[in-house]
Amino acid sequence: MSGLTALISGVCGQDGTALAAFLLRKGYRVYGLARWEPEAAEARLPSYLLQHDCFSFLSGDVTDGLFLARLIDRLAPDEIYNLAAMSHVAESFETPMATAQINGLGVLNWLEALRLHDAGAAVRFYQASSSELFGDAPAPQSEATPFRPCSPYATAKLFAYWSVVNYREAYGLFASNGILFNHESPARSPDFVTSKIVQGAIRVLSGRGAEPLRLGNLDACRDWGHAADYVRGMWMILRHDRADDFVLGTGRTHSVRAFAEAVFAELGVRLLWQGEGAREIARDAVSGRVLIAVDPALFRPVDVPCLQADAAKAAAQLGWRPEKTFSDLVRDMVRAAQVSAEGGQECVSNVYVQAA
Ligand code: G4F
Repeated sequence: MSGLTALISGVCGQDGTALAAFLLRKGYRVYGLARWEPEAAEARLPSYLLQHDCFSFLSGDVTDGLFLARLIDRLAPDEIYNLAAMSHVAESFETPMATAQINGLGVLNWLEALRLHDAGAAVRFYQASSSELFGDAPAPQSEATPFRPCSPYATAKLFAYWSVVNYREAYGLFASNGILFNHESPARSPDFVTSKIVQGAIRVLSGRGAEPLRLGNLDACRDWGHAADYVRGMWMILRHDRADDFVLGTGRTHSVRAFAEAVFAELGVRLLWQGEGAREIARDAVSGRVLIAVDPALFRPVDVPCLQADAAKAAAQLGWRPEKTFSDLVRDMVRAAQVSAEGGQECVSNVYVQAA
């Protein structure tokens, strides 16, 4: 047993549930924080967590700095993982103010609470920074690459990133940024393109009358890894002997088009692409049926063209390397979505968090 206490904000999300399960297996006492009321949170949390003696759910918001200060007083955590965020890049263009409050000022609230706390410097603080910070900077991107954020989501995360660095340097806080590239899993919401493609492919192949799957920018390239590897990396960042900032990613990049091809191939279908831009479609290469159509309404005002990690620093200093491949990820997501489509969502969530 580690005997350590961790506090995770954003515990109901893909990373929050997997990190909570990972830390429980390491012997931590885990407090999971989210803005949901307990009943709503219970619907989002896998029973593995809810039934664990060393897990407790707490309702609260990172935009309330005094609440965070009182929480640190009451729980005396050894580690805080700030995963709470408005995590949808496209939506941030519609809600820039709320995004800045949560993704930017929410982080400052944690840092101020730690600065003013007697034992604040002894608490290890992890900030969920993002490869979105790099925006349109040339790939591959490392800790040394200048940031070029392309969305209200990314500009708010940039403020948070530099606040973490500033509080570390100015006040000696143990505060670290994990600059994580896209990471997915069976628990990913269909608001994100990977899960949307997986669920959409199963739906569209389930019946001849089904509408094609509608997607936006097919040319965007992302460094997609498996979330299980990344929650392990978050923990390794906080167990490092000093606070620092680390890029975590696989070093490989694929377009949205290539991800769709891999998913349909996993389901036994070869795609044939036709047309360009807003008129591009993908047909079943055998039957000719239209399975995917581009919908310009899904284009973003600005999109990040290509993300590809150079995670050499994390490999050298933390010994972190992803264990799961792109093919593992696609296969896991497709298998889980097939089980879920047959009514086994709770089973999928539990299997996923316990495997993380
Ligand atoms: O899956 P996405 O929505 O993820 P995005 O924007 O890269 O952000 C994710 O990863 C970041 C790390 O780099 C996190 F910080 C962030 O919180 C989030 O987890 O979109 C990926 C790409 C984009 O280029 C988007 O334009 O897919 C493109 N895309 C094409 N069609 C679509 C769609 N994205 C979504 N969500 N839905 C579509 O229909």
